[in-house]
Amino acid sequence: MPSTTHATSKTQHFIEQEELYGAHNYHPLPVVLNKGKGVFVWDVDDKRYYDFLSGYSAINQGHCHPRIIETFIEQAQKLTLTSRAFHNDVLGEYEAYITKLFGYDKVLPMNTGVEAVETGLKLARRWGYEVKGVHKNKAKIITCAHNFHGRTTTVISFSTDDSSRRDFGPFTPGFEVIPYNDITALETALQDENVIAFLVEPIQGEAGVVVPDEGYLPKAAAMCKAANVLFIADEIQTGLCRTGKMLACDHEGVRPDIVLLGKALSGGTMPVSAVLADDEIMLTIKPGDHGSTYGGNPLACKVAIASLQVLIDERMAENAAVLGEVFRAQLLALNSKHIAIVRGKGLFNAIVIDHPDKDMAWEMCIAMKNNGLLAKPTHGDRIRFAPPLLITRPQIDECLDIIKMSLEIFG
Ligand code: IF1
Repeated sequence: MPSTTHATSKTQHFIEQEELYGAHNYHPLPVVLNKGKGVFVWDVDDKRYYDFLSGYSAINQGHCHPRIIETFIEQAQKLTLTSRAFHNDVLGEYEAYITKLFGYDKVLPMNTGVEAVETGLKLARRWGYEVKGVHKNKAKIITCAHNFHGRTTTVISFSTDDSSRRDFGPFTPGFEVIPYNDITALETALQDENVIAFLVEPIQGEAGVVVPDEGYLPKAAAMCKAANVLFIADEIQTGLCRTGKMLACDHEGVRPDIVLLGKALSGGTMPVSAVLADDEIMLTIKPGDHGSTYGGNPLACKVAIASLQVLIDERMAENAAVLGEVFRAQLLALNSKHIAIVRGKGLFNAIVIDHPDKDMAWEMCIAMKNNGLLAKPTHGDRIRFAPPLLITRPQIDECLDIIKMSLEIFG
C-alpha cells in the first residue's frame, strides 16, 4: 500500500472528516487546499504548491482568474437560472459567440462533460435513424480501448477499464470497441452499415496522455466521411488550448462532425459543457426531445464567454505550445532511468515511471508534493503533468527543478 506522509493536525482533521462522512470514491493525495490563484494553490497550513493537474484540465485559465470571477459575480447578482421554459438575454449571445468561434451552425448547452458525451451519442443515434436511415435500434457507435468519456452507465458500457465498469451492469448495447490509433481496425469496423459514429479522444487523457500517430485523426475522419459515419471528437480534456491549439483536432486540420467541450469552458468555476454540430445533425432534436435543468443557464453562459475570451486574449494556446516543447525536452534531458516515457502535446503531458515497485509513481507524487508541486498518478505508473496555461518559462524551470529533486527518491 502506498505510503502517506506526515500530515499536520489541521490537514489530518479535514481528511478524517471526509473519511467519516464522505463516500470513498477517490483516493486523494494527502493535501488539503483552501486557496488558489493562477498556477498556485495553498494548503490549510499556508504551504504553496504548483498545481500540475489543473482540475483535470478544467482550470486552463488558472485558479480564480479575475476576469472570469468578476463575470461570475456580476451575473450571479443579476440572474443565474431561468430554465429553458423561458428565454433569457444571455443564452443567444453565448450561442452566437461559441458557434462563430468554432465554426458550427449550432450548440447544445449542457453541464458536465459526460452529459455532453451522452448528448453527442443521442444526437448521433437520432441522425443515424432519421438522416442516414439505419434500422431502428440497430445503430452502432465505434469507440476506442482505454477510452475515458465519463462515468454514466451508458458511457461506462464501452469503457475497457475494470474499475469503471465492474458490477455496474447491465450495460447499454450498440457500441463496438476497437484499438486506439489503429486505422486498419477502424476501416474494418466501418464496413458495418449500421455504424453511425466514431467517438474518439484526440489524445487519450486518462490512459496516460496517449498521443496517436501523426495522420491517425485525419485518416480516421476521412474514412468516417467516406462511410457516412459521424466523427465525434471528445475535446473535453484536450480542447480549449490545452494541447497548444484551441482544439487538439486543429493540429491536423480535422473538423469533427460533433465537438464535445467541457471542463475549462468555465475556467474551473462551475460545470459547463457544450456540444457543437451543424444543422443536419443538431436539428434532428426537436423541442422536448432533450435538455437539462441547468443547461444553458445565464450564469454558465456569461462565464463561458469570459473563459473563452481569456484563453484567446491571453494567447494561452501559443504559450502551451511553446512551453510544452520546453517541458518535454527538459524532462527528457533529466535522463532518468526511472522515466520510461515522456509524451504529450502542448501543456498536456505525462511520464511513465519504470520501477519494480508499483507504488513508485504515487511515492514520486508524494515527494513532489513535499517539494511544492501537485500531480497525481493515473493507471498506476503514469503521472500526468498539466499546469494552468498561463504558466511562465521561469515557473516551468522551477517545476522541472522540483521534478528533478523528487526523482532522488529513486536513489
Ligand atoms: C473522474 C479521468 C481525466 C474526460 C473526457 C469526458 C469526461 C472526462 C476526455 C467527463 C472527465 C475527469 C473525470 C474525473 C477525473 C477526470 C479524468 F481521470 F477520470 F479520466 F481528466 F482524465 N471526456 N475526466 O477526461 O467529464 O463528466 O467529469 O465533467 O471521474 O474521476 P465530467
